[in-house]
Amino acid sequence: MSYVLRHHPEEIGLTVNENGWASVDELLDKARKYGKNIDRKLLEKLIEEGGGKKRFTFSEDQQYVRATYGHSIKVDLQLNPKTPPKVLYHGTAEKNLSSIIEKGLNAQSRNFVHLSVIEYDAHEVGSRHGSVAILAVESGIMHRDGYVFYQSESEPGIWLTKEVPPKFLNKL
Ligand code: HQG
Repeated sequence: MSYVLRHHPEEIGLTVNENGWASVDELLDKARKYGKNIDRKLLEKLIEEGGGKKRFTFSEDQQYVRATYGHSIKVDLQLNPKTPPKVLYHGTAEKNLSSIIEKGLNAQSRNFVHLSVIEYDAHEVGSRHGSVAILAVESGIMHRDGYVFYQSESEPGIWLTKEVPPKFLNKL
């Protein structure tokens, strides 16, 4: 689901609109043709439980589904800018540190840099990449300086921003 709705809908021939929405019927149909036998009930369960995180959401009429963060495909989730907490956290691999300290955090292949409200969550995110390093982000000061932040619509502990220049980063 993450792979298709965030990164490669074309792989199963799925249409994702400019706001990231895919038709539920089409998703189930294309997934079935791809050999993944998912019905609506299982999809609902996936969206509710999603491996501990709310990664997807249904549209109000329940006919469409989208990933709520993490995209590399160009989508406009129509999120409203919001004032972030004073400090947010980012977990990364130790091996990325020298580059991050020099260039800052950038979104790499995704549309946004992903930041966590809780340091422990940043640790979990970073450990996906190897030996972990945690950075504290001066999000309050960044916001005051005009940087725009968004909060995930389904996971309030995840914040999104386009970049974090080095001067706003502190290695913990
Ligand atoms: C690093 C998951 C070198 C960055 C997670 C990270 C998250 C740099 C990696 C969400 C750099 C990109 C996103 C620079 C950034 N030089 N490395 N200048 N700037 N990086 O996977 O934040 O579980 O694209 O530190 O939980 O790890 O899938 O981003 O290590 O919320 O729902 O480049 O994906 O969500 O890695 O993860 P990623 P991320 P799910």
